[in-house]
Amino acid sequence: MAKKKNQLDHLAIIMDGNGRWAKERHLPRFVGHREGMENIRRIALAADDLGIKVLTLYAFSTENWARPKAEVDYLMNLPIHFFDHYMPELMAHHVKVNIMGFLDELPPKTYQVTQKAMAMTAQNSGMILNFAFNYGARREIVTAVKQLVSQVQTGTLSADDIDEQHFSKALMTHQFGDYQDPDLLLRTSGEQRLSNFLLWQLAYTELSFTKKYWPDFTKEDLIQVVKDYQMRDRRFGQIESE
Ligand code: V0D
Repeated sequence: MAKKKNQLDHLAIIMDGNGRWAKERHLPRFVGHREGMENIRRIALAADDLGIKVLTLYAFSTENWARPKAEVDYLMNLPIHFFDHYMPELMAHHVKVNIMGFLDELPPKTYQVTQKAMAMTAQNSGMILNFAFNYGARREIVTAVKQLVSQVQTGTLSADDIDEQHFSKALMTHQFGDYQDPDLLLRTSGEQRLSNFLLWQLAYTELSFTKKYWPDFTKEDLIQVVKDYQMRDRRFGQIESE
């Protein structure tokens, strides 16, 4: 653990409660999704302000396809709107966009915008804004296993060389280098479960839950979450931390 104690480098957020936010206001669900998208902009800029290096957002899981078609269609257009509206601002802040998940299953236009956003920001050196999109952790792990097995079969990898570090290299977060594992996972809207998000990477991650719905979660809330995190004593399984 070469990292500075309790520096919040990688924050992961499950942005839950957009539908309930809308329902409480007697608004259609898509208004909640739209407000949730607008809040990504605010919170991403706030996270950048606070010195967070990687912000990973859970936007759409492999299970969400079961929702009504009209809602899925609306959701699939959000990345397109997101980059149409916010790209100049992201570029001005040198934000590097990454999108991880099973992207080849997305509608073509949505897929194209993910590739364009990553290409446009690839050279940016600022905060990494990472979207977990059509992502599922178990499937990520199974995909990694298959990749390693095939390397063993072709003789480019020896089974004895598979350790935790090597395994991590086959996961979608590998490219974040020192910041692969989130320091803190935040879930909004009162639910206290992981919902198939980043299972391997969360092994030592601190957890934080708030009752606020995602569209209501503010920069001030984020500052409080960061402060609470910095007060924690992270031991990574050791007895005493240094
Ligand atoms: C809906 C709260 C941005 C969660 C935020 C389709 C509910 C708003 C994106 C997005 C969603 C995804 C990928 C990307 C850029 C932006 C997004 C979904 C839902 C799932 F590269 N907001 N947003 N994706 N909502």
